[in-house]
Amino acid sequence: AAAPAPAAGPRLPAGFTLGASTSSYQIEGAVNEDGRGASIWDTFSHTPGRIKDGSNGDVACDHYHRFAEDVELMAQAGFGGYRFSIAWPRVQPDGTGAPNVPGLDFYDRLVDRLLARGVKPFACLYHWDLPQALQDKGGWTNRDIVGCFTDYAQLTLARLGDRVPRWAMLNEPSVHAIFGHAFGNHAPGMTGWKNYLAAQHHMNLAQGSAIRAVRASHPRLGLGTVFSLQPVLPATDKPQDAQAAVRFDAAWNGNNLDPLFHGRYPQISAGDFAPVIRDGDLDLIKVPVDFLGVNYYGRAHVIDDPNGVIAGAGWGPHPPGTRTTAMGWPIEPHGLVEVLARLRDDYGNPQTFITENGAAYDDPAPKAGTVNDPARVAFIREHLLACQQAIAEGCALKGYYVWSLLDNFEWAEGYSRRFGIIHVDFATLQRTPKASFAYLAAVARGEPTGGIVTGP
Ligand code: GBH
Repeated sequence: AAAPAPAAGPRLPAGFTLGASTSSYQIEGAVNEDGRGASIWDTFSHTPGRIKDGSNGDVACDHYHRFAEDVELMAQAGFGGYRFSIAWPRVQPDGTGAPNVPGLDFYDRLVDRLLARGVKPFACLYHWDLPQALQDKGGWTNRDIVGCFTDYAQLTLARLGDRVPRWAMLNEPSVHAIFGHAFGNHAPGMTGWKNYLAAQHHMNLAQGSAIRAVRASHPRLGLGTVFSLQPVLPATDKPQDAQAAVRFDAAWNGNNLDPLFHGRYPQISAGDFAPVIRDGDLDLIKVPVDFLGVNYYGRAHVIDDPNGVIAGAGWGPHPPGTRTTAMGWPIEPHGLVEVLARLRDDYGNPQTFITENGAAYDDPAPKAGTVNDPARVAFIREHLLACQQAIAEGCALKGYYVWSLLDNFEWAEGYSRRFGIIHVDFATLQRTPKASFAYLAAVARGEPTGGIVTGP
């Protein structure tokens, strides 16, 4: 009998970028080095009771000193790109004024090393580590932050814009607004609906303002932003849960997407935002972007909850039989296709990158120079197949960056949740590539990987 045909694996178009994603506070450590100021995550993680395992990002993966080793691993994997974030308090220790040159020097070294090793840098200006000095003036709830962020963006681009071709303004403004300013389980630990509305609106404004300013000085760079997007479904067939899903969808997705692409808030939230909106704001927020970064983890299954801080809704049970990761999050690769189809149909099909997708699992200890993480390999493979499907259906998807390059400081979970394709021993800081790293490397290099095929 003839040999069976290899299973159809991800067939990604030529030019599709595969790579990995990280964020500054989660990996860098070196929090007191080279003039870095304190961020809201330093304050928050050093407040007893805020982080599950009592840990903080003081050392994290020590990437600040080990970046060359980390870049080398990406080069060995054949990754085309690396998405990282810049720590605002390294560039401006108290959030305003002249740049702290030694802080910018670090990113200069990182970028030069990436370019020398053939890995394209993709920088994000803000992944939640606000300078504490700005928080002391109200942080994102104070409208003055719009000008501060715009200045910071200009300063940073003045130093790195000649070598970093692609820039995201913000990481997941809705998650930062909801977790950090309404629930309070993330820094800065603010709570309530009012703080949420102010923080979300000011982030939208900061994004629009910074894109306009940077575009004027750097017309050839790719400028965009990163949203956390998920299909939102009612968890039951009760009519009040269906209504809750509409409200939650507005907060989670619509309050980011609609202002940026359509210059308005979803009808259901427009009235709530009215007190913080001033004349001209919506025109400032609506700005053409060169790309949208999408962080995708799964769908949201929601219920009506009169005490729910966000839109009177909360998380409900997943559909029966749904597989979950160690975070308890549902594994729903098809939701990725749904999110991209929505961008195609309702938001003009922008050029898109999956800037985060990945899973936490309780990995076994390193053995014989690797870590066996078959569940993560399967998770990534299923989501790459979803990317392939979305592309076949006409979505303008151009790349995939796995979350995350390294096991790291997983915010309120501390070091208890591992998302990396590279294991980090937090006692010795030794790196050990996992099987998922080898898998992604094989896909990136277009090698046959047990029936997985790449290429046009
Ligand atoms: C990202 O946020 C962050 O950008 C990154 O820094 C972080 O390390 C990474 O994810 C992993 O957490 O309905 O119960 O399934 C992700 C925001 C919020 C996405 C919760 C998934 C699922 C909740 N996430 N959500 S559930």
